[in-house]
Amino acid sequence: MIKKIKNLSLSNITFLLLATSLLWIKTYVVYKLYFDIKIESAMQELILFINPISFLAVVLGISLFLKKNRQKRYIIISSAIITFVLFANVIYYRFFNDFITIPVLFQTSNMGDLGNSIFELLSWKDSLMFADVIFLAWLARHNYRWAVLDTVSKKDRRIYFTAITAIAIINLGLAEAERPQLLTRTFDREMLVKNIGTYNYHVYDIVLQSKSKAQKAFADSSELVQIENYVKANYNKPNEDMYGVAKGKNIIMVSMESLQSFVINKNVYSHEITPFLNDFISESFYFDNFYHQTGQGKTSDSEFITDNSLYPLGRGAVFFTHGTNEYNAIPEIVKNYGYNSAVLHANNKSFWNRDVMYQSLGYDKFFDIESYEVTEENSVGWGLKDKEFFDQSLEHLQSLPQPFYAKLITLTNHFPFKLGEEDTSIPELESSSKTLNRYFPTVRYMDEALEQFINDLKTSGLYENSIIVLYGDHYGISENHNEAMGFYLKRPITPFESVQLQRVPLYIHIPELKDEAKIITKVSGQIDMKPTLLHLLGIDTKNDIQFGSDLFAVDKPDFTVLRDGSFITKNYVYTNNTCYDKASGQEADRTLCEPYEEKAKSELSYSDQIIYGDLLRFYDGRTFINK
Ligand code: GP9
Ligand code: MN
Repeated sequence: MIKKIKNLSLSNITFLLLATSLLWIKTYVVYKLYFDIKIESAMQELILFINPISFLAVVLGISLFLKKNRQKRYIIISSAIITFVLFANVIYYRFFNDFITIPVLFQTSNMGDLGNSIFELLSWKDSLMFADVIFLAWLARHNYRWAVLDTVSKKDRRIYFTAITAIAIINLGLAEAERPQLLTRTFDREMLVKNIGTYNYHVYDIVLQSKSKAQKAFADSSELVQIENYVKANYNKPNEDMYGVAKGKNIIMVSMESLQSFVINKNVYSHEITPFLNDFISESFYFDNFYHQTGQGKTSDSEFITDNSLYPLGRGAVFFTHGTNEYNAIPEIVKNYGYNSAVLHANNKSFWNRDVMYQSLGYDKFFDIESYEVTEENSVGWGLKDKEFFDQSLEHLQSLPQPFYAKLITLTNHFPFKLGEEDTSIPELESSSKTLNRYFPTVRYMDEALEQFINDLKTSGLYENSIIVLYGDHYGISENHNEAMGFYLKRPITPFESVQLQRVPLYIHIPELKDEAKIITKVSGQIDMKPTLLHLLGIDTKNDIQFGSDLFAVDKPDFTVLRDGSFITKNYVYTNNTCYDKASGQEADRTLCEPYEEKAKSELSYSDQIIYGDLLRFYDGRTFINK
């Protein structure tokens, strides 16, 4: 390939090369001057540097297919348009500290905000961004010998595009090595821009949006009828003793990063891992057979499930792919009962597309990283340390009008589980997996942070008027660490054990009912949280489209489905087309799991259908509206 590329007669296309290089360098300069892209290694800097090339070379390279008299004009107009896109991003970033996305562009509220202040955001220096376009136009006009663009042979064109493909592959390869599953998981706009470049990011965004637009266009309200029948048939009457016990109280939800149930009431070398959480069981309703149901969207998926009682998607993060759908989420519902809602999380607001999705879910306020004082000293790993986070969050909570529904998202116990010595209270495990080894001290750190937070809630006076819900968002230790996990648990990690390891802790702490604390062993999942919480507030959910059941309901079935199609019942675990007996962990006859297989499949596919078709736009909580 290299030899082929060498054969390309570059002297015929100097104008094209010059235009591409100018745009490329300009884009990189803009990255560095105007966007706040965090670079952590020389490799990341290199990726950032090369990432504009492939897009620019392809778009400007189209000139090679044009007639000679059109080529330069095409390049100049394309450069102007591309520069304008870059310029628009710069302006948008100045205001929103974020990159443009197609849905956001059409969200009038966002653009309205910008409209009024657009002139304040402009500076005369911005016009310099167009200098290269003017220079190219000037060159074209004067027809300089060294700035040529001739028609090239088919063979040369092939060489040119082969070279670009090679660059694109190298770019993607390096990006994939830096951030595995970058494109399928779509974490964060900053990360996408950092790895594939601002222009490719826009293309990616357009493809994603048009795909979901098309699916939506083909959906109609009749699809909801069958789903509604299914949901109605599976509705469980709330428990009379619990219905409305938290009426008018604040709900304080804490998403506990990567916390799995296997650490609860366990030791590492005779050190208790979670002393606070262990004690807290005796003052709370604690669910020890509660499963996370997240997919690739990790934390954001857990947020999606708990707020909507819908499943996340099998591929990608629904926060990204369907961030502007119509939902009927907790914040929106409780608003009708005088509640305010907020999310507190010390990370970029665009991470997991939260800023967009939170609007769709009806949150009133998002305290993102800008609301926190984050310094080198008070951060570790992914950012602000949990103890600091809770500390600073208390003021934000106090500033909210009551009653409120607030969700706090912790961060310290996140892969790669880094922790400073000053915060380490228990030793690491000594196993073959460094990840698992480090997990224990960071879990312990989070446990201490939670204890401090609950105490602070008590002294602040918020405690009495609130109920506190603590839940693990998803697993922290993946199956890649099975060997070390088996060493710690002293039993081999079979597919059955892997499913059991998807249990995460759930605490529902109601100060008034402290003495009625109970461990509830019914099989359940994050999908059950929405009806449970609404019923505690005394809000009826009979007409809601939801796939979960009230955890306190007397006839809540022992059943939950994981996103990969595995399911758990009272006596069986089904995974990888195999049925296991829960008591023995041994394979059981498939027919024993069969009665639930259909239910598991239809739940997931009904939920997917709702999201892909944006079907809740036809539903107002009570009756169908044909829009
Ligand atoms: C990022 C935090 C962690 O804001 O929620 O994300 P995760 O990788 O766990 O989904
Ligand atoms: Mn998480």
